[in-house]
Amino acid sequence: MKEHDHMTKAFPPIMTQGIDEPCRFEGEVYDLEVAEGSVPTEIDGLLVQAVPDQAFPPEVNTLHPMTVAAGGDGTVRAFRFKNGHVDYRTRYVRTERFLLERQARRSLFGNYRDPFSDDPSVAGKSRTTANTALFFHAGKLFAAKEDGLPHEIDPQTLETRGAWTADGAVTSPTFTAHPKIDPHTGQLIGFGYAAKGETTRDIAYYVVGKDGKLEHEAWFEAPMAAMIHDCAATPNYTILPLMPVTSDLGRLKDGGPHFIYDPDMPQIFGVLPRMGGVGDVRWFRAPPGFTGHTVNAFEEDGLIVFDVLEADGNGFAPVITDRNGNVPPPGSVSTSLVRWRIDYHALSEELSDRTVLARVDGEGPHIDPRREMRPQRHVFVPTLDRTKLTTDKNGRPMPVLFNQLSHFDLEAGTQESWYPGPAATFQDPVFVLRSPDADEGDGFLIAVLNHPLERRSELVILESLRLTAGPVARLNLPMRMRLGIHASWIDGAFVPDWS
Ligand code: V55
Ligand code: FE
Repeated sequence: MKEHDHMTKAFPPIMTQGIDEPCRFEGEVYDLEVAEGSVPTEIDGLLVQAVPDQAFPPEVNTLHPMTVAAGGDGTVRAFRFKNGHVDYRTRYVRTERFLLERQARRSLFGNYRDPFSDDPSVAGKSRTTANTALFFHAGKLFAAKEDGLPHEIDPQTLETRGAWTADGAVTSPTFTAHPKIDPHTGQLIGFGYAAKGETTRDIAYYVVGKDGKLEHEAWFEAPMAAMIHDCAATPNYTILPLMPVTSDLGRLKDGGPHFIYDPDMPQIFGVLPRMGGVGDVRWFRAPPGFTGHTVNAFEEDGLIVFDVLEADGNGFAPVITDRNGNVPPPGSVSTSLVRWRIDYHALSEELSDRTVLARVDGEGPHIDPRREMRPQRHVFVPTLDRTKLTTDKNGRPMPVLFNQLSHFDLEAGTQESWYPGPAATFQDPVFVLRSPDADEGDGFLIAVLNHPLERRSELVILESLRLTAGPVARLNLPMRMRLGIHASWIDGAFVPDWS
């Protein structure tokens, strides 16, 4: 279609209901209003969150729900905390895809991870939107999505510096949005799956040194073409959990969804030594379960201890269905914090040492970063308390995803939560340490809190070990914050001031 034939029309209703409507906005608000309390002056750093925010209305014939939820162009939402003040900025990641669509003033890329639904003019171009998570390594900030390469972002202007390949050393076209950083060696442990093209079983595994140079690479094949969204690492081992969400090239070519949920698939954890090669990878198996985000991993008594959130059903419902198109009833899937003990040297690859540490009913775990790869006591997660779900005045369920922020103390076996009211829903929080020598978990949780019925958002700050006391500060955001994905915190020592 020629540009003069085309105009940008309104987004379809499925994309504009409630707070998920695209914002399509770039800009800054300098010095946010503190509506309640005060911002603790010891908080110095940058909160960044990856937000899918479709730049142009989709033009595919059949819009897939995963495209709506997770397909949009990546924006970086950033809050700079300094001296009791908070400044806000948001900017699109300049991916190849974003720039091509901007030039055409229309959508050229189609459904979530479906190159067959694209405009022929973009065949072979990078499809990634860098919309899932941000991470900071070797002095650089990256925005990433697992279907492409991370993009380097300027932590002050949020300008995009380009796709990252560790100086050409990373040749996989894909890279995880959830690499792990060893707090002691400074190494980054990452991988790309579908590394020889969408739906392939190939995995490219990488270790990047604290100077940003590639130290190790291994290519191997997973036993199935499945999503590997997250990973975990101990000082000596890396764990790559396959999710029960599988892909198939034939289905994709036939216009089907990239992923379907397979309830019969066993849990499969690939485990290899950090610097291991193709011959060192073991594929441990356990009965079916929906492997979610990893919490942490460490070593104890010669065993790998792997803590992970596990759902008892389709954790991606309703945006990913089973092979018959079915999803479980809303609210019927719960999640738990599960601890696996894995003996890398065991003869058998069947796993049985599984302990449920807590019933969570939430997703997106955070821990004190100093406890990465060592035993952790405190875990912070946005959760859903179903007993607190209510309906609006028309009897419709409130559009609430997570109605609490929760702290799980694994040593005391307790849970403490803050519930902000019936029509409020949390985005992913960050954990901020109070001071470098504070006790484990002692600091703050900071999160965007959405009020969908009012189409309004605020920023809330809580003391991490005193959640029931409520926020120490609430800041007004003069625009609605579309539902984002992962948020991360970068200490102020590593990023410039904005003033
Ligand atoms: C997730 C999100 C994604 C994705 C795969 O939250 C998994 C899970 C925002 O994109 O591509
Ligand atoms: Fe994630």
